[in-house]
Amino acid sequence: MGSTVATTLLLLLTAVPAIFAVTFQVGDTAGWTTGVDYTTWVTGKTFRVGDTLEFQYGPSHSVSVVGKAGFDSCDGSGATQSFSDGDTKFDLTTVGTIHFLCPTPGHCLSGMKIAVSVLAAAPTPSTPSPPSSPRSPPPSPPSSTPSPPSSPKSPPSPPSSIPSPSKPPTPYASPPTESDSPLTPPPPPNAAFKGVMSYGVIGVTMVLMYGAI
Ligand SMILES: [Cu+2]
Repeated sequence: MGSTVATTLLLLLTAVPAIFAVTFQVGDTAGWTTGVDYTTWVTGKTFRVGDTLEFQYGPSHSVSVVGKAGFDSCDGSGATQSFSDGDTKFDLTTVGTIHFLCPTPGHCLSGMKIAVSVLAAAPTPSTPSPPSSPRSPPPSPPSSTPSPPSSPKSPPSPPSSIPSPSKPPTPYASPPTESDSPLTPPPPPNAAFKGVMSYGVIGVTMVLMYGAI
């Protein structure tokens, strides 16, 4: 998982320069036509030098670049540029606000106008992003490697059952405690008996030997 995220980040980082020049489809799928709120369409979008605006429209429409005054009054008479090819790709080459409107009578008044604020090309996004890539790879490898070894280590647990044989020693320990007092006296008589018996045996054998002689 971590590796895929890292590779995705790297792909995004490397792709940033290529994606840097963006082509905006004005009005998205609706295109350049009446009934579209281009003020809403512009909202949230960042236009930079190097980007392109693409106007797609039918024969009843056109694209005119006008000043702010013409834009506000929907007057396209002072247009600096006009296009009617149906698929106009307008390259954003300068910083500032560019005003477009459709010169077809009534269209601008019905909302067919758009003001685009163009910002300077930002090479900065590519430089700050590199530092983020080295950070992400390190954390992921360590987390993945330690977990696998932990599972094989579990087998050692069986030895715990072996301790049972060591329990027998405890029963042996208890008998010795019984030889406390009364049993100690008997030994002397036994020894005396043995001594007497040995003497008796010796005496008998001597008698037998004398008898045999
Ligand atoms: Cu129009």
